[in-house]
Amino acid sequence: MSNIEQTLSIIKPDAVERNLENEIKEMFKNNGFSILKEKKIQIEKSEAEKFYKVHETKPFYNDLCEYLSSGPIVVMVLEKENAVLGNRELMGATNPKDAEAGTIRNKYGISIDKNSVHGSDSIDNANKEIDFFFKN
Ligand code: IDP
Ligand code: MG
Repeated sequence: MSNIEQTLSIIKPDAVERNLENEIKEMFKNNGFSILKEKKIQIEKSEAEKFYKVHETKPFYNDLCEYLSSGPIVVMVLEKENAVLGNRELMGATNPKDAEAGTIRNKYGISIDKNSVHGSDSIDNANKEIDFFFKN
């Protein structure tokens, strides 16, 4: 049975700054993802704080929100069969040092905080995150 899902992807400031937007989008397309929606924006720190609210108790929360709002990002809705897990696999581990060869974070990530991409971690969060950026 088919299980088409949508997930939210963000190309983070470190990758946009290095002009990796097109290369990363090619990786999504080459792995069967359709990019249904996309926009390049810069968000306020207060919006980053809302987006990353699940991490508000973590020691890195403030730096993370500063960082996500520090420059342009590209937010996208990706679609494919089992897109949520598929995108997590294509991204690789949170720390680029642990990310498998061929994953986006292995290829492009600089460090655990500058790891080039965000991807939703569950269907529920995918729906919430898509609404966060694309609900009118
Ligand atoms: P994920 O992006 O792989 O889902 P999460 O645990 O949800 O990873 O963390 C969100 C983001 O917070 C990560 O992508 C990374 O940029 C940052 N982060 C996670 N853990 C650390 C840490 O230990 N130090 C600094 N930044 C971190
Ligand atoms: Mg996460």
